[in-house]
Amino acid sequence: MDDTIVAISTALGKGAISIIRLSGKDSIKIVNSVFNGVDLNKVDSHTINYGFIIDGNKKVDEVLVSVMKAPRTYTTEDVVEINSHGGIIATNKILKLMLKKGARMAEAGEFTKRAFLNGRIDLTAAESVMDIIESKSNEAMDLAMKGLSGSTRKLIEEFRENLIKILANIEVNIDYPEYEDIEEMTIKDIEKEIKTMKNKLSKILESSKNTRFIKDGINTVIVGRPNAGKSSILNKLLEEDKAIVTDIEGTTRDIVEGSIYLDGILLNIIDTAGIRETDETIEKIGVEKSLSLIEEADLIIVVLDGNKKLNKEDKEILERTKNKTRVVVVNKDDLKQNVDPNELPKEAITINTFDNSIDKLKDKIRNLFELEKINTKEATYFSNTRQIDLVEKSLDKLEIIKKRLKEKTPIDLIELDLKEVFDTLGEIIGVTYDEEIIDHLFENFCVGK
Ligand SMILES: Nc1nc2c(ncn2[C@@H]2O[C@H](COP(=O)(O)OP(=O)(O)OP(=O)(O)O)[C@@H](O)[C@H]2O)c(=O)[nH]1
Ligand SMILES: [Mg+2]
Repeated sequence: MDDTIVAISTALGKGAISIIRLSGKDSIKIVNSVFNGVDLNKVDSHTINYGFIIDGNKKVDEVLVSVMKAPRTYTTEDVVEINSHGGIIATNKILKLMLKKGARMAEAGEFTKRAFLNGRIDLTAAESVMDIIESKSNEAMDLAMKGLSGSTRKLIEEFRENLIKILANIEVNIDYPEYEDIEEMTIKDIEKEIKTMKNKLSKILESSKNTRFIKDGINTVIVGRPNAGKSSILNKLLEEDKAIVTDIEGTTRDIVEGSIYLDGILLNIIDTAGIRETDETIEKIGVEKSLSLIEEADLIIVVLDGNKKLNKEDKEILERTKNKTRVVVVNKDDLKQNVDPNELPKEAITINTFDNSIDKLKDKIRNLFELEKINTKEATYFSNTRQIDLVEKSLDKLEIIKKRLKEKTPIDLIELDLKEVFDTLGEIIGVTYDEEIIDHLFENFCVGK
């Protein structure tokens, strides 16, 4: 990590300004060797300096160079940023020059990785940087900012401090077994502490599930028998004629996708091929796809045709989705209703796609996901699967500890379990980390960040 890295940090393309960023001990020296202006070795930290980048005696570009000396920088190393004129040619020329002068091309996420490895930010903050770049809505952005501000780290550190106290307590106990009254106290303390920790963690975990929706949106699939009006519902939701609608059964064969915002939460909607038994090859593949999408979706919109009696396929779809998060929509309520109300689940709503009754569907979804309650001020902490998996792992272990305490398992065994929780929590913020995971994590970043 003692080499100097360089990358173009802005998006490549036409723009007023591009930024070429360097980090490492030779950053200032490298830029200074091709800079026509003041001597960058002599300027104060955190200054912006006007001049030209030169290649031999040829001017490459007119630039502003920011010099930021360690340790108060993004990576905690010396960082130099060259603001050049936008445009691929000039920017690339400067980048090449930096490489020629001894800098190495940065890997994806390497600047942020250095910030982490140098101890300036914890792992959850690093992940938040990526989340900010990838935010799809204001809500997602707010959440990522929370991560960056270190609230996750603070919470985890608090838990770990409590664990240290317990562990110390146990150590005393093991070292001085003759004091039986100490043991009594310790067990009680541990029990109490474990209980509060478990409660807090499970609460946050619960709200973290919403967090995933804020970040990635709700994956929604519309299913039902052919001609029920699935594509019409998609179009109505999207307020555009995206999917083809005809009165011919089997119109939609491949999936059609679109998305809308409901109370700031993204709804990724997929319209599917109507489900029926068919020998037609293309349609058959479509039907199979529809069935598999049911398994993966966060929300299923089951569409029935109110003008018709339920058939075998309708009943099968209702059965298949009954334990999933779903909305049952009886469509075409402008026509004579032939569907038997007794065969419908209680929560079913009736609409048609000609008036504004689609709002009933939107309201139903709002209620189902308590969208008005998903607000980023309250939404907490764990914002990706890596973090959530580790929290779940800690919770499982805490449950085991609880059981063992009841069974009066020897305290030194419990100590091992507690240490494991301590380490697992540490993994969340990256205090105990696996190098492979870290590498993998930062690879998902863009170069220059
Ligand atoms: N009367 C009435 N007709 C509707 C309504 N919604 C859709 N339709 C009609 O029903 C027919 C089928 O609509 P689609 O949206 O293509 O149905 P689908 O479920 O996507 O059909 P497949 O793609 O074949 O599975 C079209 O002729 C629509 O105009 C409604 O609320 N009332
Ligand atoms: Mg369709």
